[in-house]
Amino acid sequence: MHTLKIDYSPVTYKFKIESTFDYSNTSFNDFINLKIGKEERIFNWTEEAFNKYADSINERSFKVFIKCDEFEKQEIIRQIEGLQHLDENEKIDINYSFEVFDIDKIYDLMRSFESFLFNCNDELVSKEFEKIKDNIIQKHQQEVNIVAAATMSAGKSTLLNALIGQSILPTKNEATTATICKLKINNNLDFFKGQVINGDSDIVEDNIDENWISKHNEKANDPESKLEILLEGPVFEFETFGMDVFFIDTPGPNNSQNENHREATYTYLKDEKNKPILMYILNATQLRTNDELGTLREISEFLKKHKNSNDRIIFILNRIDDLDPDKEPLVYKLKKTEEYLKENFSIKNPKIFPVSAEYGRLAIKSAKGETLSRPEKNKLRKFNEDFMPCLSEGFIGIPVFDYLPVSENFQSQIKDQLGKSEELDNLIYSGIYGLKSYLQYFMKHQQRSDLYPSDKPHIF
Ligand SMILES: Nc1nc2c(ncn2[C@@H]2O[C@H](COP(=O)(O)OP(=O)(O)O)[C@@H](O)[C@H]2O)c(=O)[nH]1
Ligand SMILES: [Mg+2]
Repeated sequence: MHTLKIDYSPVTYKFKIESTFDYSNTSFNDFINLKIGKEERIFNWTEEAFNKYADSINERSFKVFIKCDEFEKQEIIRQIEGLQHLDENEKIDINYSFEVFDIDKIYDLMRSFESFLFNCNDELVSKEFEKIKDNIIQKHQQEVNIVAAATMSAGKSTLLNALIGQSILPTKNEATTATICKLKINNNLDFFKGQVINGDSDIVEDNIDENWISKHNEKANDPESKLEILLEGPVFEFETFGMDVFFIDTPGPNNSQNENHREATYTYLKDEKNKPILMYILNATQLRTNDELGTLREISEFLKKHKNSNDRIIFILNRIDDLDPDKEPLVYKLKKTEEYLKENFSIKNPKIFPVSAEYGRLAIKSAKGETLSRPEKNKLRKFNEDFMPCLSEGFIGIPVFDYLPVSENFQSQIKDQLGKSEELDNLIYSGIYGLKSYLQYFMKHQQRSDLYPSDKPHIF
């Protein structure tokens, strides 16, 4: 059996390929007839490369050995699983093994090296260091922005409340979110504090709640308004990995009362410096709305130009609790959503996370031991009954974790958490746990590397 060996650097995206199949006199690219871009992340080309390699060596099974980062490993395993599940004559059986970089070690090393440089008294070193010092300082000031974007009432604010673990952003059917609300994670604080920014005056207040935000939102409806609400506080079970992390609630792009707001989603999308994680929220019960066309077209254009971004722009299929499991099973709805994005916007292989933001919000509230109102309790009980299996009735439940756009390996890590407590089970079934795990995983393995673009190796 032939072996394909790929040595890839998650930092520079450079790679070396060797194969036991002798294709001497040509390059690997020519041999398999595929152009692999130099600046592309490995999983942008592996699936096609595996297919073409199988065709070129005329065998449907081979081994691969890949050196890469854990995040990339999971993505590639997912592709390999896909190839193994194809129809009989198309399927490719890949026997895989990986060698994974310890990304934490790399960052620890980089940090100690940087601190050595900052404190070094040697004249020669200091002189050289001056040239790149500003660059390093600037990189440490970059923000991780996790942006919720969608048309109005898709559930942006509810989703963020669920992720944050605090019902702080106002959620209603009206256009309540009229301004941008930035929420900075600060796990050293006990409560959220807030600030309204309008260019010249700042207000700082403690004990911020939904009413406080609603009040300032009303003012922000003024078409000339450039108000921004800034909140800072602790976020339940969410690591920042030493970065400045913000959750951002944008007004729906169809909120045309204010042109500044319309631009907000696009501005974040195109922020090449900070490279945000954009969650585009789709309402599962209402896929075709005209409001959506503009933003989704922008996202589609962006993805065509930035292939490396297809895992930082993710789709959330919200309100899955509103689907009728007999008429529209989740697996079917996810297929439809994928087709919808492909046919109307040419968005291929989107990562779609099914969630019920409202279920997640209530699940977290109960997990934190907070008091639920009577209607909230009833709602949570109903969600629980609708999603969890009931063996005596032959009901298998809605195994949301089985449909997460991650490898089977990642899925089973989530499944392993089931049964520990009812609160955690609720969170897992709501889809919020899977989404949160993905965000954390992405931040840990990918975001940090992206914030250090390819000039990083020059430091070393
Ligand atoms: N049933 C259900 N309702 C939801 C869900 N997510 C949001 N909602 C409701 O939808 C309405 C609009 O949600 P909101 O978060 O304010 O939407 P936004 O305009 O996108 O910020 C609110 O009444 C929410 O309670 C969900 O997953 N399931
Ligand atoms: Mg909102």
